[in-house]
Amino acid sequence: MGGGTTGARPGLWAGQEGLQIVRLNAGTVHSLPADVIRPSYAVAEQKCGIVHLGIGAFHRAHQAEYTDLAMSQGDRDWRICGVSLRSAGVRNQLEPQDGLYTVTQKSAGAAKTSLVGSIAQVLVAPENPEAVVAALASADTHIVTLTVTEKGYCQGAGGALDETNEAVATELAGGDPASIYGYLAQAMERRKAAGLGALTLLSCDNLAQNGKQLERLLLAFLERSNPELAAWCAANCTFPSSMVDRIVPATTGKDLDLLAERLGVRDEGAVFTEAFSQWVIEDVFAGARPKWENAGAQLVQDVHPYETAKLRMLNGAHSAMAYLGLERGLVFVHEAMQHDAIRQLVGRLMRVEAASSLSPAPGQDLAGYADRLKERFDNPALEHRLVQIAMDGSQKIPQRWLETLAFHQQDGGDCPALLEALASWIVHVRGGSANVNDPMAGRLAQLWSEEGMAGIVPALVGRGGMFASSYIADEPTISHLQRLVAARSD
Ligand code: NAI
Ligand code: CS2
Repeated sequence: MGGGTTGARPGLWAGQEGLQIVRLNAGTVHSLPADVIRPSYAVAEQKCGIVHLGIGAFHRAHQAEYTDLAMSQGDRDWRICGVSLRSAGVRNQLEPQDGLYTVTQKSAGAAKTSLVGSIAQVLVAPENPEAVVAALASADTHIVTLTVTEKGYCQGAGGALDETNEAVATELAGGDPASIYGYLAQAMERRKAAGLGALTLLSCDNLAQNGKQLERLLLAFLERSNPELAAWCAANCTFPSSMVDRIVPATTGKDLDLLAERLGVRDEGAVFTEAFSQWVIEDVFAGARPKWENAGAQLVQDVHPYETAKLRMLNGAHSAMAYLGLERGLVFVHEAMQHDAIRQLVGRLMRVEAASSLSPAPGQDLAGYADRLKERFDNPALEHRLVQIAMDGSQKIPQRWLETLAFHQQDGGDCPALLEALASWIVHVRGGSANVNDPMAGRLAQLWSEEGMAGIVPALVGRGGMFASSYIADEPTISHLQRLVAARSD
């Protein structure tokens, strides 16, 4: 975190020239420069209609901005109660700011900044679990949105609910809520008792068929813990799938310092992103919803073609750049795109291997999509770190790479780019000098030490391997991968 309080007066920050900069909040918002785009609704007068689980950077730069824009277009009472299931960081950033923060678009031209008013409060679940359950169970809550990262869904091998996950195991044993499932179950119990139905649970994480997965996993949890509630949930809740797209790098201290100098006001909750934003939502809501279409969202019958294209082309390319770039000592996505071999490999991965595995919707132009992705990846202003993308690879590669490999195994297509990326990831999770940030890091390192160079590839993607439910490599592919892995380990 950059800057720091002056010590003299809380809420004042020392700028580079030693000038005192005030903190953004409802009392100082008027001093923002005139070119900052502001909400056109009476922010504090709006009631909450949404609870969001996992209030990280992405939610603030995406769903919260769509909701803010929908209210600026005339919709009302859709403010968001944000929840962090883990740390108090975002609450500590936004509470002193009355929930206000800015979104800044970084591109080659002048940065464009908008003030967002849709977040009403942030709850920190471990500090106040009752408040979280009460918010989810409130009659005013129509929608629960989620960005809890891929690992927040607690899936085990094969995608089933991981009942050995510490939080899930505690909840199933009757302990306090700790995962999304425990909180949702307690809230549903209250909604059922109060005769409140009609709740929409809208996953905004990068999972294939994210709505269906959330439904399947939550129902599995409820079947185990409270079968009557599972039946109530199936009858009263809907789980739209959605494709969410906007590259939102983690905010840095440098970002905050430069913004404070430009705005003359310090915003500790600021997020930084690209101009591009897309949200395609399956139109199956259980009750009321904001008019997100007025903010540019697309409401469709079938999200699948958009979501698979995004996961396999954008996210597939991202993960490939992450491991191939890190192994060459690169730091940012745009640097990986400037590296000849990586750029060519990414082009092939998106345009040939991923695109040919897809069934596009009428009018969906995959070649044009790949062109735009290249422009987005090339954006040097974004400074998107490869380590951020490399995180949690075990949770990401099935939907980003392995489904594409499984498709081409059937149709006989070659995937040299994906195999190169897969070999790079296999070497990455060995550990060594690389810091492997992954919930399965321990198991992957142990597998490496048990299997060694000769056995690691089949132990991961061979028959009976760790990822066999997504893709089982045949013998020639295993040999090819072993050569690629060995070449990296010389
Ligand atoms: P972030 O690190 O800023 O926030 C992550 C949030 O998830 C935090 O609230 C954290 O407490 C919570 N979380 C982490 N592990 C959890 C767990 N095991 N259980 C419950 N909550 C957990 O990350 P950011 O940028 O907000 O991204 C979050 C997710 O949003 C991504 O994993 C992805 O699925 C989705 N997304 C992100 C995009 C981006 O460019 N950042 C774009 C598209 C989707
Ligand atoms: C990235 C995504 O961190 C990652 O794994 O691939 O968060 C990516 O930035 C978004 O999906 C873009 O919409």
